[in-house]
Amino acid sequence: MKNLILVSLITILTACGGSSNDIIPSPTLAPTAEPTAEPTAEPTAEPTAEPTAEPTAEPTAEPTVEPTVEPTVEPTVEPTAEPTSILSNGNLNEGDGDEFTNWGKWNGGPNLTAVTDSCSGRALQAASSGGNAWELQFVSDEVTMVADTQYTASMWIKADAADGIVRFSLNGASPQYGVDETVATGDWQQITSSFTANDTNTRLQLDLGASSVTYTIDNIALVEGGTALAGVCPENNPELLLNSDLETGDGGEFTNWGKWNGDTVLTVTTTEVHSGSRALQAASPGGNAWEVQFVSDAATTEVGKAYTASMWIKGAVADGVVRFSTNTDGATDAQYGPDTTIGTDWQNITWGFTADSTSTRLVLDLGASNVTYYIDEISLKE
Ligand SMILES: [Ca+2]
Ligand SMILES: [Ca+2]
Repeated sequence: MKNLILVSLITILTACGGSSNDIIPSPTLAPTAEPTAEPTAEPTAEPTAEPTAEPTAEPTAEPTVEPTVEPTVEPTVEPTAEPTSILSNGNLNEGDGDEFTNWGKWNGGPNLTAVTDSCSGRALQAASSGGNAWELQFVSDEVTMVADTQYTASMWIKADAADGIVRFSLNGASPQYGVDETVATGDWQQITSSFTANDTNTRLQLDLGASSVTYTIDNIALVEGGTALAGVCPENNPELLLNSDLETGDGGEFTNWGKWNGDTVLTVTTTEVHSGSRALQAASPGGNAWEVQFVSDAATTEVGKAYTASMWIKGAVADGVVRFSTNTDGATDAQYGPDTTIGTDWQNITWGFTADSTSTRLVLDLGASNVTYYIDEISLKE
């Protein structure tokens, strides 16, 4: 090989005209690196673990813990929760017609009827002609009581005449009679009576027959303990409008109400009523609000006092616009409530205003839209 290279070099040099004796350093060949074999790792044998015998635990005797005397916590006085009445439907809101769910009429039934002039929703009207207390009796379903425990019955009541006598009684193993209570006229008042139960099953009775008085009764309660269920009658303000429920009147006329405009479109309905059997039907042709007007008799109002007008109303079709206003015989300007849009379901709309006269008529301005309305229970209260 070297000889061959040398011969080749001499040949080249001769060809170039050089002397064959000129020494030219032979080029150094790059050493070809021999590939180093990767050492094959010997697999290390996994040491076989000697199974360690599970030590059998010596049962350790439970150390007898000396009971630590619980530090005596000062009892935090829990606010006394309002007791719950054990009567069902004590607010008398459930029931059809003149019936009250969970309540019975044991004597004088026809004189025990439902009304809506109440603390809340429906109430009981008891028209007593005077006689024995038990001759007009409104009686709860049977309730479970704890014998020898004190209970307190209560009801909200108002009367149309003074000095009506009513009482509670319990109808258990042997009857228990509460004291006679005298009901004043005027606002709703709460009457209470406490008993120590002598039976586990009994009924609460309202004995209303003693006097010739018509009562309205709502929110009847029976609670454990000597204190009556608290609470107020939220609608303790008397209705200022006469014939507010529109039940009184001949045909399309409504006692205590006038038709100032739109006489021919203001009639009675006996099917679309919110309560009772009569309501106002107002078939407005559409125009100015005042062109269909239903107006109450004047109510006594106090200048500067706040009053709330309300009514139940629905439209045969939606989107009719109505409003309340006042009329005060020209002594002062009329006041106008906001335009209110009426749907096709019964709704209670209200308007609050401050009286500017001692005598105020409530006016329903129904003429704005071409809509037939049904209206019931028109109210004005302080
Ligand atoms: Ca009620
Ligand atoms: Ca009615």
